[in-house]
Amino acid sequence: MDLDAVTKQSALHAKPDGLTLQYGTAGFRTKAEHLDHVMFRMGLLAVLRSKQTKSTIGVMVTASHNPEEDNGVKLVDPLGEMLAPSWEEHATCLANAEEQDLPRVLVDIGEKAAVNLHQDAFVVIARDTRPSSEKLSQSVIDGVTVLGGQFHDYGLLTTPQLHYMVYCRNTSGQYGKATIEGYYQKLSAAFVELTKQASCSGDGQRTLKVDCANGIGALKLREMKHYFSQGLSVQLFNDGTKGKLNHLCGADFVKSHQKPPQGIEMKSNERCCSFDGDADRIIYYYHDADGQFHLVDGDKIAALISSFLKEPLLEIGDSLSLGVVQTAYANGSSTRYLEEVMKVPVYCTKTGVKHLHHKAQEFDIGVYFEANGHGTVLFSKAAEMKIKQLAKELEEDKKRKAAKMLENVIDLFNQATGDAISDMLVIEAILALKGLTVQQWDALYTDLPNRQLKVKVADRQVISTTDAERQAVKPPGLQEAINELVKKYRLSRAFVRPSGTEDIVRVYAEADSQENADSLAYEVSLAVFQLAGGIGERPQPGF
Ligand code: NG1
Ligand code: ZN
Repeated sequence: MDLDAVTKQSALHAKPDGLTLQYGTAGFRTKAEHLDHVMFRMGLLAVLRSKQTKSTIGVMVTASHNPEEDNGVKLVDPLGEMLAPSWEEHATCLANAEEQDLPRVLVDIGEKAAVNLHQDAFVVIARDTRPSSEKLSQSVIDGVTVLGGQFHDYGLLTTPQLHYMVYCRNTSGQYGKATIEGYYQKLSAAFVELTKQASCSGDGQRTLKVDCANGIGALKLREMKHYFSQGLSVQLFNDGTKGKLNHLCGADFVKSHQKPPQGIEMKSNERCCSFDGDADRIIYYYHDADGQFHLVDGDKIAALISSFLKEPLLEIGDSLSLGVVQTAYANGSSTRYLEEVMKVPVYCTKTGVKHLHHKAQEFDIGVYFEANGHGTVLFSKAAEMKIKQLAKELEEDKKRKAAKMLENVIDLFNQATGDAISDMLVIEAILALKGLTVQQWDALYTDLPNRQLKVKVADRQVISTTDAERQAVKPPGLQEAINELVKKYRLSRAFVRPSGTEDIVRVYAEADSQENADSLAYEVSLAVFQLAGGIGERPQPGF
């Protein structure tokens, strides 16, 4: 390592005094103007990680669903996964080192992680459409090059597309071609193949309105839609030509406000969906004939997909295990439906896709979705091989068809991470194959009314949780207070946890009516405010 060169270059990306940031569930996230040094340093770190794993590492510049003025950065590990936890710590140390300590911290990480510095390094970089992203990704490149790493800059990509590129490159192209055309072709071919078996079910079924959150999803979907136009026509809204990124639109807005985004024309019973700012989340919704808004969230996506998969799995007669992974935010009705009606095992993990992804890998087929619409289905290598073999070998027509269908499903899901485009195509294929309308899909079960709130506290780390974040162990008395409040309502549940991406505490409550969910959420917020050091204005009732 040429530490002198690092010091010199670093001075051009100097860290503001006193600023400390943490590598959270989605990497670093804050106002874009505070991130230049972090970007440079993540370029350095990506080189070390690449040398250590002898693989290509990804760096994505995005702040997902957060406001346009924010930005962020995260590293992507060799198989498209999130960065390993021990390296998250290295990332935090490196980002917070004062200028003069930077060389020492870098050497420390190299030693602790036993990095062979003579190994070559290769880093792939991509960014979302934020005005700040281009300059910030140049700072990443500066960090990579000063440590002698090689790189490829993909320019504008959705987050899942970068995960896909990393995965392709580290599996010698076996998973797919590491180009944007490779991505379009792989997914579209699987979609077209899968939907061939659908009986034509009228125009209404095959048109979809997509709110692109004024983000990167619009650019990529516009390029891609020609590849699958025989099977589906998508109409893009909030495509970035006018509005601001994530402002009053996008998956996060729709899910948290439980109302349609601005800038989309919804007719009754029309199927619509929203991506978030970097296109790794998708949420569906519609207006019924009475003008009432209905949200079809990540939980219902998981329910649709698992019930779809059960049939061909039964047909091929091979006992591949199927499991669904959720977080505490999953609607209680969805968990009940999956366990009691679908009879599939359901597991709850901590928030953040890395936890869900990890758990899902324990099954032959692991379906994981966060309620906010981030998720995918993972097939184990063994399951994939088995299915591909059956698709070739099986004599009986019906069985072979079922295996072929599963084969297409494997190709259609982005196996590297949750992906709004890939999930959208899977959902559209299932609806077409089953001849289901969005209302019929929505009717699988009825969501329990729920409410999510944020509370500002002086230090959110005073709250610590256990049992997949469903119980607070600290501060003393908080869980007892929540338990008492929950008892007041029917079908109720509530929990609190410190956010991993924002400086706030999140409160979640559900109950038998919206009114009760709202007042339970309010009362729990007040308990958090009082027992966990609330700051600013006290939580107010009403929404
Ligand atoms: P935090 O801020 O830790 O709640 C949010 C989402 C996560 C995940 C991450 C990363 C909720 C309640 N939380 O995390 O599910 O998507 O952002 O983007 O939706
Ligand atoms: Zn996102």
